[in-house]
Amino acid sequence: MTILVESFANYRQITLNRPERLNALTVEMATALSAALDEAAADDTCRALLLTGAGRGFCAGQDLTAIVDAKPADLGHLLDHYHPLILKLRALPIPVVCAVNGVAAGAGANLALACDIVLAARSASFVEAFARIGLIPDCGGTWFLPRLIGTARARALAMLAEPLSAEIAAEWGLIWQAVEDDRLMAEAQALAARLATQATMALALTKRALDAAATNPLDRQLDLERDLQAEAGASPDHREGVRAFLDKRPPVFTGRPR
Ligand code: T3D
Repeated sequence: MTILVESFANYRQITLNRPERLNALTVEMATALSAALDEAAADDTCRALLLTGAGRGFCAGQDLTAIVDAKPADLGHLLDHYHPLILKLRALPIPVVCAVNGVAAGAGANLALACDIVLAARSASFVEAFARIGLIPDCGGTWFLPRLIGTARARALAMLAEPLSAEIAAEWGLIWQAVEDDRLMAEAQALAARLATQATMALALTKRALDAAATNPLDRQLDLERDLQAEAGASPDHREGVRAFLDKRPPVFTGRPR
């Protein structure tokens, strides 16, 4: 199986599972991952996702053995599978934590950047490897990089294709945190479990607002915040959050819209 899915209380862990190829992406893996995202989104009890990789790598990007004989401009795998996967991941109405356990290269790096909160093992690295093989960063690389770290660093990473350590990635704001290797999964699981107890609908609306902010002018963004806040404000979790604050107790969120 190219991915493994495990269910925990209120969240699921998806593990990319081709360790002998550093979890390099194939159409089969992308199809399985896409189906796992759909299943997670359809399950009301699943309120967060954790994505990681088996073995010593997170994901080495496109499996190059699968495209070595591809016809020029044959981008079917990208257009029909990888790019829709990035959009689906981004639009998922639950928070997605990524635990980067080792090297994240090419499409694998950008798959990680598409997640909401990225933790990486201190020994992990990020490589926008595309330039090494005469390609441009795809799977959202040219969108995520400048937004996360600014154009100067984005251009250098994309054009030099040098590995960036987890520590510098965190220092630059490419990811949330670098953690000790032997703490990675415990920390990532604790984060996913914590997010799974939060006001899920408000988190989903927050994701939408933050993504729209990348292209909206301020006035349109304020209008969007008004509309999304109206939805969040009508949720039982908002009422519970306020009540819990006034009662001086921790809130018990259901994540349900009503
Ligand atoms: O047309 C299109 O397809 C457009 C879409 C593009 C999307 C992309 O992602 S393009 C970028 C593709 N990825 C790469 O170019 C990265 C290639 N891999 C590497 O540069 C290195 O493997 C790493 C820097 C990621 C890690 O290096 P290292 O030294 O830790 O490991 P290694 O020894 O190179 O790799 C271990 C094994 O995994 C090795 O197999 P072997 O020799 O033990 O049988 C290696 O061949 C295999 N492997 C690593 N990456 C890939 C791969 N096999 C197939 N595809 C890979 N991407």
